[in-house]
Amino acid sequence: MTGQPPNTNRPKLTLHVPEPPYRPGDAVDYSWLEIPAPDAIPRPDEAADPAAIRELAYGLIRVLDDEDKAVGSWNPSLDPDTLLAMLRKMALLRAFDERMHRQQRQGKTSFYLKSTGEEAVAVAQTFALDRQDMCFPSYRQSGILFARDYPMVPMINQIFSNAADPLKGRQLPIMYSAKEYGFFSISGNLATQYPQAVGWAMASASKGDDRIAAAWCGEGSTSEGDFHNALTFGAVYNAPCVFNVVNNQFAISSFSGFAGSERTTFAARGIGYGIPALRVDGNDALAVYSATRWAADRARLAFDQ
Ligand SMILES: Cc1ncc(C[n+]2csc(CCOP(=O)(O)OP(=O)(O)O)c2C)c(N)n1
Repeated sequence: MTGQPPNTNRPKLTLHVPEPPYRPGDAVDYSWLEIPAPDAIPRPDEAADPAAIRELAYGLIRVLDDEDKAVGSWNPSLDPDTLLAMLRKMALLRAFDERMHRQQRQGKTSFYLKSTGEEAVAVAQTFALDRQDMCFPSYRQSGILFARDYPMVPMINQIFSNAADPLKGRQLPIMYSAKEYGFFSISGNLATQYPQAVGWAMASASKGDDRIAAAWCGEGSTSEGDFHNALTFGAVYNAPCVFNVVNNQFAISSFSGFAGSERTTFAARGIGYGIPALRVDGNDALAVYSATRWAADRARLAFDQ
């Protein structure tokens, strides 16, 4: 026989099952969250070695300080017209969500999903990308369509699956598709857009094109195999793709702990693959814009490694 002799004093194992700190209706307390100062980790060069900028996956990129002033090296210094245009799109998306959600609650359409509190993610990121870049969204980034001036009427037709629905009633409400707007068809199967984005980005690179891809998913979706397959392919082939994980703390009724938030940040997923990773305050449109520009510019750099 090989190995250690039986030890009768070994401790009994226990299985850890994450417990959400708050249930619906509880008073929430996020005072334990460490929120670093806006420029705690200054903006590095886009060509930085991923190993040299690991801390950015654990910090929090902010531009707006506690007095709502834009400060620090991540400040994208946008002109007033761009700032106003971004704000207008975010406000429009919130109003659209409110109106459509009410229609769903009135039983006039079967399904609706809002982007409340996440408006800055899709809108500011789309402003930071080039118009020709291809977006692979989840169901919470309809802000991409707003930012790219997609008209609201076909969106509403799609939600009601009426005769003018561009998708002819073949998709669940809000699972839009708009190829001319660089908006890949939304899929109800979580995280499938990740490998699709990487495949698209690999094709773009292999054809010598100049367009990059961007993909979004929720933090719960990072536990899907597709997420990890995509990151492996993306890292191996240096696919020009920006991966975004939007952590709103809950995956429907499962809290983020079930997807691993008790162990590390979701941005830190990138580190294991050698992908440079940034953790960003998703409520800070300027931080989101700036981080996206950094990532997109990096994706456009041809790394010969
Ligand atoms: C492959 C797959 N498994 C399960 C579901 C059911 N489902 C729909 S949304 C959702 C939660 C997703 O949470 P998250 O990725 O955090 O996104 P959020 O809705 O919070 O933005 C689940 C489990 C699904 N649509 N597809």
